Amino acid sequence: MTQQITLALSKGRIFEETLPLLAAAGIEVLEDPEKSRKLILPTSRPEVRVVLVRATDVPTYVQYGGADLGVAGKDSLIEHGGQGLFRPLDLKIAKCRVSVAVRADFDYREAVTQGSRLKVATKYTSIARDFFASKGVHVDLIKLYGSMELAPLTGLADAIVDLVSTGNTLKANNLVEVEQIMDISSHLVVNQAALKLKQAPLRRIIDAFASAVPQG
Ligand code: PRT
Ligand code: MG
Repeated sequence: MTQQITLALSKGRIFEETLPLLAAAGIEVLEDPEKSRKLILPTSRPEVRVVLVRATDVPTYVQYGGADLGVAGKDSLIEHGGQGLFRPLDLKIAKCRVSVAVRADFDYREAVTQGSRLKVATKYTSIARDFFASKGVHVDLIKLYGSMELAPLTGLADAIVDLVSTGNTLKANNLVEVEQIMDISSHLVVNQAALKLKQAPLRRIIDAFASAVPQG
């Protein structure tokens, strides 16, 4: 009996950058998520299907077995907590960093040195809480779900903690990066129970992905 394998991916950069890894595993996705409204995509391998979920939902789908494996940014994995997930591989795709940014006219160093309380808006509350705690900086965290860049411009917050790639988004909004908290890439995550029950087919995919990831 062939075992059904479900892979959770998010649309956009993670989907695009996972395609070459899937190709290395002999798996081709048969529909383009940008053109189709389907949430479950068939592949060239009848036993393998792709489910499209929000990037932040990938760890949750894999944790509870809604998918056997998935690709998720380290940012999403840290915020999720990683319970129930086996994380065999850094895929080194969708790279960026988590940074602190402020308005160009805000003196961040001065605020930190003075020991002022900082208002920090972010989607990444765990990462932000740990980072400022480790620096001994007191912060009021404001949880946002989108467009963090707007927060310092409207006076909602003094600073944001957000993902930065080229830096163009910050620049376009008159914000400057004042701290780099950590480097981010996407990881393969596997449901721990599925890894035992579907060991052979999952191992094949993990090994093929591993051989396609650039070394170093
Ligand atoms: O967009 P949506 O709200 O659905 O969810 P999402 O933003 O979590 O998903 P998606 O698909 O945008 O990102 C998925 C994953 O890609 C993230 O979890 C990161 O691990 C990774 N990644 C890599 C990025 C970026 N680079 C990136 N640049 N995710 C988001 N961005 C955004 C960033 O938030 C900021 O708004 O791009 C903007 C900055 O880009 P630059 O190039 O202007 O600096
Ligand atoms: Mg996004």
